[in-house]
Amino acid sequence: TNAPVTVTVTGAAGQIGYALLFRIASGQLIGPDTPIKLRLLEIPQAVKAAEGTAMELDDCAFPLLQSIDITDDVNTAFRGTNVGLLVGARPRSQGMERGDLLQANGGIFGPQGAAINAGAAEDVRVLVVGNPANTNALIAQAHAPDVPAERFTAMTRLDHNRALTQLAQKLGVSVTEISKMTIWGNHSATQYPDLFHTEVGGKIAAEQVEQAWLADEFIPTVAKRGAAIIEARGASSAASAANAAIDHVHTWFNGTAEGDWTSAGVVSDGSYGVPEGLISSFPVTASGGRFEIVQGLQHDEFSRQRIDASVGELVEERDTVRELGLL
Ligand code: NAX
Repeated sequence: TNAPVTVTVTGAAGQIGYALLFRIASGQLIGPDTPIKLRLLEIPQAVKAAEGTAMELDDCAFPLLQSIDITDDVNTAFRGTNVGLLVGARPRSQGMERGDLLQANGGIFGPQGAAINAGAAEDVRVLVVGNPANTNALIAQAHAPDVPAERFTAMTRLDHNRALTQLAQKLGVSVTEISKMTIWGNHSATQYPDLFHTEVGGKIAAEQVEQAWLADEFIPTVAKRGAAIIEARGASSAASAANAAIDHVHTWFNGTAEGDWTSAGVVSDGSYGVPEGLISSFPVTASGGRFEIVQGLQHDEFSRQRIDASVGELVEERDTVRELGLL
């Protein structure tokens, strides 16, 4: 077996936390040979609920689970952390302006970034799930100047997985037939799921579907799937979001398959005209514990406009948090 990995989950008593913790503890996050030490961070009112989840984790007798610590102190939560899953966030309440939402989340993700900077393990890797995920990740990253920026990522794997299944169902194929799917931009309704580089059975997906389906059904279905889940389930995506977080980190540690890539919100190096430093979704490969942005893809006008619109939204969010003094 490998050395144990300390995994901190914030918002552990929430609905994604409940769907996530059991899968981490069973070994699905990193792999079957890596013991896990769990740290659960919650706000004081929710610590008791997190303790209840910890009782259930005990009752699973997971062979890989070495310890569970529960805290409402951010520095305690991130001391020695190898993997930080930042799930807890401030949701938008009725009548809240976007600036207020960003401000409230800055109050969460700034201190968490600072705590990661101060006390996390040298190899710390961070995935931000809590919305607005890209900009929350940017805020946390900005507060951790001693941690390589590339260790801060935002989750668009759920959007990626949604896109895989929508396309598979349209073409009547298994998701395993599909490679090189990409989500570009922000994890929001402006995101751009790109079928012009996606391959199905070795041929470009966009050439196997009608343009009208691609533009008027596929893209909006993927981009608005979160709202459709709320409408149907009466609650937002939880198990699928937890599944995507598992996929993201598992890929980060274990790599992408030869000839394939995945989607993740990573710090831009300026590729594809995305301003350097923004945390935007790109096609990425992973190997040796690092994500790398896939280079050299060409975009037609249709794709370019959509990428630019989503990246433009990220720029606005960044400018707002900058004006608020949160970066
Ligand atoms: P819940 O409201 O069920 O749980 C959130 C938990 O976070 C609560 O238990 C709350 O007490 C805790 N929390 C709040 N502030 C905290 C802080 N400062 N420190 C520690 N814990 C804190 O939400 P849930 O459904 O679990 O969703 C969590 C987040 O994921 C939301 O922001 C949601 O918008 C986001 N999502 C992101 C997705 C993505 O693809 N990136 C998809 C699913 C989900 O919508």
